[in-house]
Amino acid sequence: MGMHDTAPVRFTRRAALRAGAGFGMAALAAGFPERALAFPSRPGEEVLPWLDQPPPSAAPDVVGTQLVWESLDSWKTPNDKFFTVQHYNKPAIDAQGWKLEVGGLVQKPLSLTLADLRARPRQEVNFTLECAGNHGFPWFTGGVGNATWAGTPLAPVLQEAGIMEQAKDVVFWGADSGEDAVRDAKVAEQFARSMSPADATDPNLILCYEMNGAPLLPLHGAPVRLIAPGWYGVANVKWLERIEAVPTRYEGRFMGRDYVTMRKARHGADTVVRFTSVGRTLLKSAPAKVARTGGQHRIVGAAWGGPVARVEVSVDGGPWQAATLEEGVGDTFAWTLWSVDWGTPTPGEHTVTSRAIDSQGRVQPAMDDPLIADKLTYWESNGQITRRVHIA
Ligand SMILES: Nc1nc2c(c(=O)[nH]1)N[C@H]1C(S)=C(S)[C@@H](COP(=O)(O)O)O[C@H]1N2
Ligand SMILES: [Mo]
Repeated sequence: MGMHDTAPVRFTRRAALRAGAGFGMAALAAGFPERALAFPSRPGEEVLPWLDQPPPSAAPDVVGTQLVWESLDSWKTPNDKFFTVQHYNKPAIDAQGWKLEVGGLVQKPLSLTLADLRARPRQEVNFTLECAGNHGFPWFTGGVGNATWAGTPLAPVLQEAGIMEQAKDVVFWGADSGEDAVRDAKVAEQFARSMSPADATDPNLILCYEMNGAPLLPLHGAPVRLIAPGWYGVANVKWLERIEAVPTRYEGRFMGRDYVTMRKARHGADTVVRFTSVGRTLLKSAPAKVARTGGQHRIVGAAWGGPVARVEVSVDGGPWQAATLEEGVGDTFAWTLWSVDWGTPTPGEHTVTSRAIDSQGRVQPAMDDPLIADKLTYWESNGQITRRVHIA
């Protein structure tokens, strides 16, 4: 694809493999500053497709859009390419009539309009949102994206409402609901997630109405969603309509039944199973693409989910070599894009594996690490990812 080509706006996998300067136009249309386009494509670069392409989504109603890794072409993910996950219906909310209720065990219940929220102090955060199910299935490998989210901080709102001392949990209710079977009862359950009062008043949390400079799109939770930097996707409740302080821990589907990780663990001589509700993100990285300019190859990827200090890459299971951190370095909640010069590999099939290392020296686990191998559920699949590529 030449520099003159302004490229299709719908970005198919095939288009991803031909990605050139044209994609930048789409990103500009999405409202990004030019700087965000500097990484990672280079003029004349050709992207090699991975041999191991994911099969079609097995749950297209739940997982809609996914990131096509080969198309990674900017630090911020364009809004129309950002993955979508919704477990129930997709509510279309009239922003005019919408109100956010803050109630339950609070001194002063609040009812806030979108205009009220917009009139409050604005706060932005660069945050890489990942579904905890990402890489849990062969067909689900693109459930991650990076955006600048804007809104108003939640903590002062909760402070104004005054959470009472007997409150043990703060529940965030979405407007969507669906019927679930629980044992022999059928219940219409609303999407909800909770956090302890301490976690809910973290100054980084925002009531978000903007994504990459544009009003939040309906599929991403318009008019307002919770953005909880450092937490897996599921905690970032879309179509928010009520925040409620409650006296006991909330154990609805997305806290207590679904998005629950089961891991085998040792307790003395016994093996036990530990159940944990999906919460904070885990350290992870992925190779995004192999690109060729002239005869020279370059491996490009992303690392996120913790304070990324280093990224290393292994080709064909060989020694780990350091990647160059390119963009997003030190941005606490956003991914870091990295690259490795691969020169002129021998023709044929190769594997590419990456691993992230955090500021405390913790390493993203290998697939055979007990942290991954002893996991009985697909949530929190942050094991090292290996991709296959054919070099001509
Ligand atoms: N109300 C509501 N909020 C929700 C969900 C949902 O189904 N309903 N899905 C959650 C999950 S599991 C993920 S991964 C993220 C996905 O956010 P996105 O669609 O904006 O990428 O939203 C979260 N918030
Ligand atoms: Mo998710």
